[in-house]
Amino acid sequence: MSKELQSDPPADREEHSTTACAHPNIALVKYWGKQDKPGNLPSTPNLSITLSELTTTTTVSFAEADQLTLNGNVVGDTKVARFVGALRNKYDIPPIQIESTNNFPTGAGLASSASGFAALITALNYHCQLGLDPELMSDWARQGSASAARSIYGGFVALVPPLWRAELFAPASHWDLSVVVAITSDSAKSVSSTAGMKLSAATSPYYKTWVRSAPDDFSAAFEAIEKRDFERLTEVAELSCLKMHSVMLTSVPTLNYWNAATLACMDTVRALRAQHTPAFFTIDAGPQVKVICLPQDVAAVEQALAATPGVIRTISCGLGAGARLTAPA
Ligand code: 2P0
Repeated sequence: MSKELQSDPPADREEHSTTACAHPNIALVKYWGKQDKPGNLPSTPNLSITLSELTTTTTVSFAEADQLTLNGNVVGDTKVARFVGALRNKYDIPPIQIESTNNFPTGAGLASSASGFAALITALNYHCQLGLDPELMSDWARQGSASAARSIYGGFVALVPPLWRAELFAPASHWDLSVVVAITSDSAKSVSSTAGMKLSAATSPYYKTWVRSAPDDFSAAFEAIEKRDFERLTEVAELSCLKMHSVMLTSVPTLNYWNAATLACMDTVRALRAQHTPAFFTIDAGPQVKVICLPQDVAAVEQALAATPGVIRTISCGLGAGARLTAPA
């Protein structure tokens, strides 16, 4: 079991590595589109829950040259290279080896970039003594991938103007929610979120309406969470998701992140609700369907999703903690 590192860093860091972990988060009010300004700033306020169970674990150590290993393979990653380059403009960071592993499918709409950049900045902050507080870690994580700003915190998290640093607005203990993820494909997505957002902003006739309506969705979701109003959260979260996918689908060329099983899972969730099991879906830039429900209904939701044609498997989570350092096992 890992424990949080509380002590001062070792004096001779050359010999040591630092490991951090972070969980993906799932937006209930979505981010899709960026402002036309530097800093990777979302065009809409957004709000998420951080998951438990799905984890990115990242180890950094000093090396002869920069190297990134993802799930055991040495890879080149422009976003990571740009991120480390931006940090080096401000901080003295020697060549580093980054070893990152996900215990869930990578690049398939399960927010691996959110947990990835949150874990990376957490490890680098300690290893390179950057002295960042959580707000500044969130600021840096956002520059790597905007959704990563939210994975710095656990529980219910908002990413809002003017600073666009994530804010914890309620801890996981505020409301015991569960998330059942229906995996409908293990393939990586064909269009990255960054490219997709750019396309949507440039071509979807609904993009401006989407941006204009997001603050109201954000306020409604915020209030529903404050009051633990599951029915209201169901309405607003599904609407935010479907509005985002409408913008995606009306981009030119169309951006369709769904498959047949994605649609079938939405029907399964509606059928569960018709049978008085409170549950709602949300879907990101990939074909997986995340179903939010109450802990006592997890077994019923799992069973219904597993029986849905095209579902490969399900993963069930609670709400998780924020990014943190871990000691080697
Ligand atoms: C979200 N997504 O709010 C939305 C919903 C996907 C759909 O944030 O360009 O990987 O790196 O800032 O953070 C995925 O976008 O994009 C995302 P970049 P990111 O969770």
